[in-house]
Amino acid sequence: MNRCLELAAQGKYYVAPNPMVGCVFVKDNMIVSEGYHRGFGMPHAEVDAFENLPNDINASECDIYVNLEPCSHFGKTPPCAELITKIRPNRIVIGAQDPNPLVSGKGIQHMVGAGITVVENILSDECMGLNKFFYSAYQNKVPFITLKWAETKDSFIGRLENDSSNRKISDQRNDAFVHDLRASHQAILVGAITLTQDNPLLNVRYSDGKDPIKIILSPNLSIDMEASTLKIGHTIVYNSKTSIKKDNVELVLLENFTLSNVLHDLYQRNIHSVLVEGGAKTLQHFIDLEYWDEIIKLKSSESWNDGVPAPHLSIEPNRKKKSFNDIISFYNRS
Ligand code: AOF
Ligand code: ZN
Repeated sequence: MNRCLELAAQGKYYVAPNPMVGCVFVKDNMIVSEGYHRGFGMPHAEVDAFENLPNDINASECDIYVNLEPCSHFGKTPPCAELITKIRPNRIVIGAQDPNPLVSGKGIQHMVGAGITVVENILSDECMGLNKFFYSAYQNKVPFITLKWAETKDSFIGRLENDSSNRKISDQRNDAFVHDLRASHQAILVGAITLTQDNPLLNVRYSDGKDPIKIILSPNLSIDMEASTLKIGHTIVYNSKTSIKKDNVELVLLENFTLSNVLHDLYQRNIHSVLVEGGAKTLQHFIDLEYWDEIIKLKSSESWNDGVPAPHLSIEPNRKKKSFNDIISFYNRS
């Protein structure tokens, strides 16, 4: 199962909103075939591992291990539970149930009903942890929310409006870590003030993986439509004025502009994870309403003496680590 998790993780940047899944076939205590879900719309892990099995090995003499319950539905690919019942392995060992209502237990039922030996809940915490976005989104019906910001030693998150001094806070050597966060979330969200003042690109430059969908919150539609980020990738601008789609920018009208409605709309669009990068007001809003699952704070070693105050958090981190000249704190809700 640990090997399944390692294989699954190779799909990290490419499978969302699907989960990361790895699968191995074992014969006489030896792994004889491996596979994983390589990308959204591509074959599932079980199919990949089955196709990689050497011709001279009979699949029915193997134990099959997979970190997620095999699916029971016709989606972009046929049901894996069906494939397993055709193979009739010695047994199938599953990490954790699939929370997708199209599956959730039906894959297991199908195989047990066909007389296959099914072993469940092996390393289930690790299996659910790897796919925490996927599990959390189906459980809460909103995306998994990560809040991330960098603040100075004296707790400033940005410069005052007319101050043109250097804006960079975190150690440049942590850019790869921050961009890996961008690449591993499906969407990145900022408020209108950040878009206007910082003109950020919000893309992935210092890590592998693809750019997240960009979400801008602008109730009054006060953003500059010439902002750099609107020229690249896909952007959704939630507002209370108008709905219109032009090229790669989608303006989405919310009659009742609340964070809760934004999050529900994102979930409806199959977005399972959102990285909130600022600014202070937007982050504080998420904190005050307790709309977050994880907070990642990078604290630099420099003081600025003045600036825009960082968001206020009244809890202690679960974990802290020194990373180059920054201290990174991690806060988890569950
Ligand atoms: C598996 N093995 O490797 C994965 C599964 O649209 P589809 O056909 O790709 O189906 C996507 C759903 O299938 C996804 O939401 C999840 O419930 C399950 N993913 N299942 O048996 C896999 N990736
Ligand atoms: Zn499947």
